[in-house]
Amino acid sequence: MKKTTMAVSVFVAVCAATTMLATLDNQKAFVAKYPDAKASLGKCSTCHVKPLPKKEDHENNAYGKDLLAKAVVDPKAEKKTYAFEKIEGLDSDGDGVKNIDEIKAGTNPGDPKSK
Ligand SMILES: [Ca+2]
Repeated sequence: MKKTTMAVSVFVAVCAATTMLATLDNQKAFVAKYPDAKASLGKCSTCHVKPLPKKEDHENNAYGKDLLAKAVVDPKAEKKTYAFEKIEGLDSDGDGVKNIDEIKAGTNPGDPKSK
């Protein structure tokens, strides 16, 4: 592998890792809040449309949008943390099942096809 190709590959890998850090921290916080949901919901797709979101393509699903809009602990903080309980009573994806009930059942609160 040429030096230039190697340098570009390393740069791309570092960028991808950096943009995923927030999501990984959010996953850890989610699993800490809901330890029983770890297997099915401690993933990027709990809050994002794509299972492996990238910086340029990290659209939030309905649950992720509610989390961002209604559950940020301190909007002025550089690193966002979330009060997950603030949106437990909502039905973010509109499938008729409350977020907390989906989390307990292991279904995705941001995907109406999962209930
Ligand atoms: Ca729901």
